[in-house]
This record gives sequence, C-alpha cells and structure tokens, in this order.
Amino acid sequence: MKLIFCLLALIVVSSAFGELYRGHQLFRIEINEEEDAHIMHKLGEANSEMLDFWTVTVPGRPMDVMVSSDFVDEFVNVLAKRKLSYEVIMTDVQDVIDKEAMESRKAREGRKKRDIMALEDFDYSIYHTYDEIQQWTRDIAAEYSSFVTLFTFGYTFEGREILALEIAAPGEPGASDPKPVVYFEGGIHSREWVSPATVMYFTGKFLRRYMESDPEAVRTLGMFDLHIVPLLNCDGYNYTWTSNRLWRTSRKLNPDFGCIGTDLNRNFNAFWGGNGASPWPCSIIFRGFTDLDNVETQAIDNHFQKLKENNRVTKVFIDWHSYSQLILAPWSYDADIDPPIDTDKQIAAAGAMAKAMNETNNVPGGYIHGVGTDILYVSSGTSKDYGYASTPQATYSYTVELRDKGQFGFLLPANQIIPTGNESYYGVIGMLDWIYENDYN
Ligand code: 0X9
Ligand code: ZN
Repeated sequence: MKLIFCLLALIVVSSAFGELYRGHQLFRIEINEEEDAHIMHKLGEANSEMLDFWTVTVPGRPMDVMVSSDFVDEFVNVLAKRKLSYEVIMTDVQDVIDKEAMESRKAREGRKKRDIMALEDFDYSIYHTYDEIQQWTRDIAAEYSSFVTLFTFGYTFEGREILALEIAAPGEPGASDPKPVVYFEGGIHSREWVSPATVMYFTGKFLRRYMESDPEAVRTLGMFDLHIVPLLNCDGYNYTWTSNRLWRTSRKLNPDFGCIGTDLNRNFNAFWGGNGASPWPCSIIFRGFTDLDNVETQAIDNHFQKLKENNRVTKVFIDWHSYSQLILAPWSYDADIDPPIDTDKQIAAAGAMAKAMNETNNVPGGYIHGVGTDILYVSSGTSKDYGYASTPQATYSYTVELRDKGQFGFLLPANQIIPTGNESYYGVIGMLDWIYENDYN
C-alpha cells in the first residue's frame, strides 16, 4: 500500500503542471503614486486572464505581477507610458515551476521510498502531497495519542477531507482550566505551499520537544491548547499538485459563470462584501455569493461555534500564508477606521513574534509587523478580521505572511522550508510567552 502511495506521488510530481506558465514573466513594479496604483488595479480588472497579482497595488510598496506571455509587450508599453520603474524577477515562470518539481522529484528519489509515510522518518524538508499531509496528521494523532486528538470537520469532497489536531497537554502550574485555545491554520491559499509545510514543521517540533521535556515546549503546551488545521483548502492544494501550480482559491463551482473558485480569505463573515474583495465569480479574489458559502470557511465557523457553546476561550488565531514576511494585525477591511481597542496588545505580541523570528535566522529583509491596512492593503471578509471580530473572538488574531520577499514568491524552494519552520517555531514561542506574561488571565 505504502509503495503504491509513493509511486503515485512520484507520478504526480513528474506529470504535474504541464506548460501553463511557459513564457509568463514576473514583474516587480515600483508604485509610488495613488494614480498608478489605480491604473494597475483597473488594468488587472480588465485583463484578469493575463495578469495575476502576486502582491497588490499599494503606493510605496513594490508590486509583483505575473504577466502572461502574450500580454508582456502591451504591459511593458503601459509601464513605459506611465514612466514606472520595474524589474523582471522571473523571465519564465514555467522554468521556476519545473525546477521546483525536478528538485522535489530528485529529493524523493534519493530517499528510501518506504520511509515516505513513516512518521519517524517524515521528511519536513520537502513539500508533501495532499495524501501525505493527511497521513502525517493521522500519524501525529496516533503517535501522541495521550494528549493529541484528531478531529474531522465532517466534510469530504471527492474523498478529500479537512483534518485537524487538538493538542491538549496537561496544564502546567498557573494554567487556566481549561487552557485558552490557540488556533493555527495552514493552506487557505493553495499555492502558498510553505504555509502547510511550516505549520506541520513547527507542530512536529513542539511535540518532539515536549516529549524531551524541553522547557519552552513544555511551557507553551502546558499553558495553551493548540488547535491545528495543517491544510484547509484541500481541493485547491491537490489541484496545485495535479493541474495548476499557481491555483489560489477553493475549487467550488460557480454555476452560470463557467468558472471555479472562491477566495476563502474573502469569504468569512466579518465585514464580508466590502472593499478589496470581488463580487465577480471569475476573479481570484472572489468573495463568494454569500459569506461562509464554502465548505472550508463553514467548517471553521462550525468549529468555533462549538468552542463557544462549550465556553472555550480562543486567545490566538493565526492564518499562515506566504509571501512577504509580514505579521498583520486587524483590521484589513477598512483603512479609514480606527484600529481595534486591543491594537496595542496585538501589536506588542506581534512585535515579540517578529523579534523572535528575526533573531532566529536573520532572514534578508526581516519580518515586519503592524496593522494590516497600514502595511498591506485593504481586503474584506478575511480570516484575520473574522478571528478577532466574529465567532472566535480571539484577542490576538493575525495573518502571517511567510518567506520570501519576492525572489521566489509562491515558488519558494523546498530548502527554505526548515529555516522558515524554525523561525516560525520561535516566533510562536515569542508571541505566546508575551501573551502569557502580559495577558493570560
Ligand atoms: O490577500 C490576502 O488574502 C493575503 N495575502 S496573500 O498574498 N497571502 O494572498 C493578505 C490578507 C490579509 N491582510 C490585509 N489585506 N491587510
Ligand atoms: Zn495567502
């Protein structure tokens, strides 16, 4: 059985992706004027098939946009007319995708195949398929069954289901009973592969170190219960392995429009339908027809409804994304309103996380923290605003954008998974220590 899994994984890796992005180029453009941001925004709306904004237009920030091969000339003309400076970061996106797939294949070939699914030999330094992630989740629950529970959200689509872990270690002296919940979610955007890889890495590390009585791990797991969804957007993620490496949204069919997908990070019931989310079902930031109308977001909300019914306190909510190296606090839905009343605490805890992350690896460019709308862009119906203002009511709710700063973007090489996972591990400890010391009870 294991051998069949391994062979299947190899076939998937070698046959995936086709040539969808041959000749596509990734541009980095300096946008300094509001008017240029507006023009780029409009250009994107009018040419959504040709332009994929990897980061969004905000004056004062570089904007990364992937331009399809037959639109490159026209796009360069627009840039020239507006006198906008730019550099081409990837001259052929397909080459970068192929390189990633080849490296992944080589890494797998070099290993004893029977090890792929064994937890003790689980290789955190490569990206994993949907099946492997599911297997890992089940294996973790089995290995640490005395305090880790596997739970499902009761949703399957073509056999795929969202699995989650509850890590509830015995409380340390001074811990609340029950302990406050810390929620971590990976893979809401399917092309951001480093997100589930990181969540899995630091989860595994917390558990291993806890068993070794490491004081940091014992303190963290002894003070908080962790609820972990390693991979939320299972269908989308599977699709990035089989068909389109750069797929972002869910795989829900939008009947009557002939296109598929909702941006799950625009579909939450917090300020749903506002700015920075599209009502157009074929947009990659489509908000859905109504809030929570995708099984993934609904599953999350059901989970928090249940926690609420059981009077559980969710203290921290983090949705892990890539890329840009940012720790973003609420709000993201509107730049013109005051930040939430908890903003000082939120920023201080995010600062503790950023400090720990930057001290771990001194990653180029560092991690920056701040209020979402100050350092990124406006978007509504996002998980971060939901985590704070809707069902979870977590005082500390964030979007974390992992590595890198744009050299590889969503196509981050696998050799950066472990360093990213490590800095995130210490980032989580830094944040939870701050909360424990300043705002636990
Ligand atoms: O646009 C998103 O959903 C997130 N960025 S990503 O490149 N991973 O897609 C950020 C959303 C949260 N924050 C703000 N918009 N302020
Ligand atoms: Zn994302």
